[in-house]
Amino acid sequence: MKRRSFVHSLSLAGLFPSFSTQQFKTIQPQESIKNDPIALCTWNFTEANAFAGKALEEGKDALTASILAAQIEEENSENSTVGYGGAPDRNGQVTLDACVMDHRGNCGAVLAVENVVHVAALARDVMEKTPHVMLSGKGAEDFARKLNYPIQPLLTDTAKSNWEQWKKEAHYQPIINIENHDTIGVLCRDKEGNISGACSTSGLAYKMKGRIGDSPIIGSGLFIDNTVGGAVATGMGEEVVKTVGSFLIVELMRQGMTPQQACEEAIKRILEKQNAKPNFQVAYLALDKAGNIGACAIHDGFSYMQHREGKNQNIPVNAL
Ligand code: SD4
Repeated sequence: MKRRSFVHSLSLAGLFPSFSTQQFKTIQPQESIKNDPIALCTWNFTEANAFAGKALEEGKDALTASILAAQIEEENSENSTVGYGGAPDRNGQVTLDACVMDHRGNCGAVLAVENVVHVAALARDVMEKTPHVMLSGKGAEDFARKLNYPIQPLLTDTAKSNWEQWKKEAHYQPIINIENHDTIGVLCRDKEGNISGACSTSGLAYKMKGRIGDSPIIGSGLFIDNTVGGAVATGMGEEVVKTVGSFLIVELMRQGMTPQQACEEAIKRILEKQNAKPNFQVAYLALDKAGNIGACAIHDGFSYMQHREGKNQNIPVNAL
């Protein structure tokens, strides 16, 4: 069978995605690129995104700006899903996950790290100072000690008392509902037109010890291909991992979809496997090389921050 009729028959059989082969296009990396700096992040992290946006305007590279944004939320004790003040696992230990990816396709990640606040920066150090991509647990903490990262407890009094309350009633179910998450995923495009990103989280509140979600998994919580664009995820990590969501979005953009179409398709892939509208949330945010932005979520309530041309604004996202 010739390739075209083979693809056509797959398409008819519902085995091929619902876009035609005509939409596949060769990416021209220099095509219509305006290099105005862009900072985007999940949720309404106004200060974090403004910080990244200003750093880009001052000429910082996209990776540095992405990590600067993540750091603001890592230090924010009010954010119960990132860094210091993050909700602990069911045993009462706060463990953090993070990853970064740059415009050259380099990446680094740390998983289940205790006692270190700035895990996105630590992921960058894994990328730049080791021959590896991922470090986990004690190994990641030891690496941070070696690099003189401050070592400090991550469990705040508020997070501890919320956990103690949860233990009384929870029957050890992790909390995976629609509202209860605030992971920061950042995508930045710098003055050179290069795209990089970062993702940082404490994961699901009261997760099983050792549980890892999508956030530190390259391709799931974050993926960048500087010839195409980047994507980040927030929400129920297990569902993002099953569909390799951020990689999927970047590949769909490579094949001709806009960031908006690609985010919608990635959410559809999750919903296709559910019998009814699920009670968990997943949301995606994507940026392409030309500066187009897309976002989509399973439920209403998700929003993202956009810093562009000096303006930092929160943009609500409609559910699919
Ligand atoms: C996880 N995706 O660990 C993270 C949770 C999250 O906002 O996004 N919370 O599954």
